Amino acid sequence: MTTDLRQQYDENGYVIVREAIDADLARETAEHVHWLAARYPDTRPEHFHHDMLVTDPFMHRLVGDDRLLDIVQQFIGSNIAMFAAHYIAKPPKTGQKVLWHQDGTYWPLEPMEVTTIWLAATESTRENGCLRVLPGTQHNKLLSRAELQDVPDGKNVLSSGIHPSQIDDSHVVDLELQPGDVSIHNPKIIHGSEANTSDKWRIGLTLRYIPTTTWVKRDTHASIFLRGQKSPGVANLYAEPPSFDPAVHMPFRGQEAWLSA
Ligand SMILES: O=C(O)CCC(=O)C(=O)O
Repeated sequence: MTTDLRQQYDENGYVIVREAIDADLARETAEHVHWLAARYPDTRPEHFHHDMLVTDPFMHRLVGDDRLLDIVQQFIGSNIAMFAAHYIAKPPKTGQKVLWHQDGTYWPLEPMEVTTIWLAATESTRENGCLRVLPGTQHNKLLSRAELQDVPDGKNVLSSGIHPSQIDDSHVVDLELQPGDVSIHNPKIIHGSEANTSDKWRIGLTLRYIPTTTWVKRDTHASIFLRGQKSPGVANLYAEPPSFDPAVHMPFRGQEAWLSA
């Protein structure tokens, strides 16, 4: 990464890195979503959350990819963990909207030192409901849950959002990505996305990377330790690297490295 990318992130609250991973790995990521959809038919694919992914060898392989960690390192330093992965995979025609929000509102992190990699496994465009951001709003105050408007109509990925009266979307930017591209965003930037009414899937994976000095204030929440050193004074729980079991897990390139010894 260049200083220029870091500058863009600091000024705008987001930045795009094209072809961060190769097309084959992006394709495998999309396959993973379809594999999960077959395995969990009662869960909407916008809601394939961390608890479904933290014991999955393919997810460990993907989130620890050196190309992603080399990007992340430039934002949060060299001691890296990931505290939450979440596929927001919007099916054709019926994919749900994400209301305007700031991520940090929802997270039990101290300090709020964290950055998101949003990985495109399919193309993600205005047509199929790409991520949209309001540049500069990373300088706004972080709103609390109590300040949000509840929208419990079951039509949105999140059941709350920032009140429309507090949104000025005249400078909205649509983050249009191709498979393998990533965008990176600040935990305070206001962002959301429209419903997918197109006839194509929109598959995105959100990865929340933290320096190991950030404390995840949930005793039973397992993060994934990825690079550098753990911080002795920070009581984070880290998942054991899973063993690949062909009866239980999706086959993937490089699965041999995940067989138990
Ligand atoms: O994937 C989307 O449409 C929204 C993503 C999002 O809200 C996030 O990364 O926090």
